[in-house]
Amino acid sequence: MGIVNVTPDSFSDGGVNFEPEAAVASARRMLAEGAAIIDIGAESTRPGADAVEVDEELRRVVPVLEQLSGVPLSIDTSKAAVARRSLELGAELVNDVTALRGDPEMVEVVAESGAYLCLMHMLGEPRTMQNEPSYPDVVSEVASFLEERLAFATSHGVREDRICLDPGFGFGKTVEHNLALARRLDVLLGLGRPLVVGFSRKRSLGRLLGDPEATRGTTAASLGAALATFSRGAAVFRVHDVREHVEALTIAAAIERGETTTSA
Ligand code: HH2
Repeated sequence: MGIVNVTPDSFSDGGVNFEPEAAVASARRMLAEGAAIIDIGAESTRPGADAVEVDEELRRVVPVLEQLSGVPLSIDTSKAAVARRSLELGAELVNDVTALRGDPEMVEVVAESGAYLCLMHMLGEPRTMQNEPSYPDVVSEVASFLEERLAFATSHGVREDRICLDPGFGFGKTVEHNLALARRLDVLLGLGRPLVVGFSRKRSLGRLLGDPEATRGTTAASLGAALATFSRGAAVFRVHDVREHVEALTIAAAIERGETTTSA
């Protein structure tokens, strides 16, 4: 899953894809590099980010979606109106970082459309989530949360086979919390749904490499996180550097699972 943030302020690609033409070109490049789907977002969720009004979010995403008709697209939004319009324009997955808690109408929009849905764990909300997050046991807490959100979605008519789950790396979590979750993906896999991992360029990676003030991680560090979570069963990788991840994961899949796409 290639990331295209149509924002001025995302933590790693903020401003790069803010103009619709740039966003469309990035999406097409990522598809050529092997992305299976492109995740379009128009509201940054980096720690401390300000909220974006619905009209502004629509103003950012609609021209991009219009020009990407026919392309496999995910919409990264927690607003029902944005999801609804995006699905009309051809998006097939709703990636809601609030796991249907942000907008009471979201579950109905997803259920009625038959779209795929990603439910992600977040402690608190983006403005404050990194203010000393704490958990008695982060792995069991995230697992219970995702289990409850999965039950909520299916009881409101979203088909279970349309849903994937995401531990929400960096969303109200310290470096240690992120590592504990990555290490114990087996517990989350026990919920029976495919797992999405979004570790790409996140600040924990830079901090693990020794910079306590890092606000982002490197591409190589992102690849390390992707490979370690792949070997623990993650299925979808939400990444900025598509070519590098496709190459690294192709080799890992060939070694671990005998999956080859060439006979050479
Ligand atoms: N991370 C971000 C945004 N959306 N969605 C899912 N499912 N999982 C994630 O880990 C995730 C997400 C934050 O990263 P990014 O989009 O690069 O930055 P920003 O929120 O600043 O736009």
